[in-house]
Amino acid sequence: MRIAVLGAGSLGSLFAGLLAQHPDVKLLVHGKGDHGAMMVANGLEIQGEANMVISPDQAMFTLDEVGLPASLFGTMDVIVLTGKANSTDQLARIAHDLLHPQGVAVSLSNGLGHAEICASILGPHRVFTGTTTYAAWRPSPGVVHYAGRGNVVLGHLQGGPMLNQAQPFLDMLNSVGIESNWTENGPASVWMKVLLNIAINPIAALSGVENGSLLSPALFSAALETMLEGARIARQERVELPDDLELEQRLQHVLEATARNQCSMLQDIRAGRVTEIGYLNHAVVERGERVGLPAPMNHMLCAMIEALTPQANQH
Ligand code: KPL
Repeated sequence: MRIAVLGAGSLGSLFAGLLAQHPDVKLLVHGKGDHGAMMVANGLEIQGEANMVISPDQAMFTLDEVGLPASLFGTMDVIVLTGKANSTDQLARIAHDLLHPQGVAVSLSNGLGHAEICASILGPHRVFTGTTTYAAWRPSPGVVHYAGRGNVVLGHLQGGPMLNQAQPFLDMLNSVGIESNWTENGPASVWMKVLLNIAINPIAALSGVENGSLLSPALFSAALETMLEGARIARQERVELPDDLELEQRLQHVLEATARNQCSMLQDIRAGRVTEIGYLNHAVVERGERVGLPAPMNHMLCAMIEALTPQANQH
């Protein structure tokens, strides 16, 4: 199976490292910046829950700043977009060049709307929805710390491929230890993941704490209130979600499973990068305005993150 991981930051590199262990995978890992350059030069090192080194002859590492060889165009069976939320459009255009006509693509980026962007560029018949709760961060360029096991959920998007087309990739992910499932209601699973991110990311980022600290009663109740505000808006949009008690249990479970992780928004702020607030809490506030439901907790968190990182307004 020819698999391309595009936008390989912490999470994409983690998945690439795990996929590279399978003898039937031919892997392309496309990164950028210092991390991408280090992978091209020396390969990739994974530490934490698993320890491994992926040398440049086990996978093809490429750098966005340099581009991709035309010999790869039209060859990929599966493309996984794992970049930051604001990179989906650019990565989907690269996917358009790389994807085999019968290939499939999925974005695992945080936030609403990624599958729809991919579908508009690649055609809905080649796109699944995707989410993940795996946790990873980068101690230094070329090195990824595997901080917490989670799951990957691929799902059906209207007009998109069905389970039988996802099955070979789901089997591959599970065989390399990436727990992966299928849902018929892709958009609902994307909303479910967004609810976790709006609850965890800005609060952990503003408090400067690892995810596990949000299990303390005061921070947990702020996170839960933020999550339930988003859930009310999603339900108003007729998204099928579990009841509030189940949402609370899922929040607690993800906080426990990723307790030692610095969430991606905290990592972005510490690295001076644009955050994903625009695709998370801000997107939820906007959806709320459309259906006439205010989201004051989400609104306040946006204002605070945007004040901390003025560039975060560019989304
Ligand atoms: O998705 C994540 C993120 O950091 O963006 C979680 C699952 C919250 C892990 O930290």
